[in-house]
Amino acid sequence: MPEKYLRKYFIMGSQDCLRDPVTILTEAIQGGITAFQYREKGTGALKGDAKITLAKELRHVCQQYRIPFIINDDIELIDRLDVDGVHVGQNDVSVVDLRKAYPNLQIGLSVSNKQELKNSPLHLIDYVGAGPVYPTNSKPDAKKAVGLQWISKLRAMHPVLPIVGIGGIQSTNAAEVLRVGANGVAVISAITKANDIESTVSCL
Ligand code: TZP
Ligand code: MG
Repeated sequence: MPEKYLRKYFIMGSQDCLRDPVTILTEAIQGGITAFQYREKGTGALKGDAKITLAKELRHVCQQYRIPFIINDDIELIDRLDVDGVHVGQNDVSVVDLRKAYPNLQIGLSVSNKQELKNSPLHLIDYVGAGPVYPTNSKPDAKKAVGLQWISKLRAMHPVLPIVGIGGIQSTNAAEVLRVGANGVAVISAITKANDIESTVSCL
């Protein structure tokens, strides 16, 4: 998959939504998102059949509009849905095992600092999620914000690595994240909390 799909990367689970997640995803797609990650996680997250039912609905919407559908760190959902990719953190299932089990999926890995970068098998993954660039309210256990500096450092060390910036990104600061070297921006609340999702996405 060409890395253009990272440009406007929407992440969401039901816990992030004050309205129907299927409606929110549909509006985001109409606004121009280029990828979707289903991340059902944290306080209020669905479990069991309810999670699988919503995942299938969101997957179906992405299929209709040909938007890549990525699962956050949930092997059960990877195996039950026809997904395009999986995103994991440093303490989730190992990328080596994932790549063995899923040779054809897009694999994304979160990388927040030099130590994590050192421990990351970059040759096995398709992109890195770099952040949190700015403080975020969407992930209670998020690390300290690493700023634009981390993106520009990563870019300097890895000139062709696909990088998506994440954490506190809004339509007002997305451009600077791209300017320092990210291929795209990943957002939760900028979209889920937008009054006008379509125009917000078009400004990202
Ligand atoms: N990983 C690092 S920050 C973050 C995740 C999942 C949350 C991003 O949410 P928001 O609302 O775009 O700051
Ligand atoms: Mg994780």
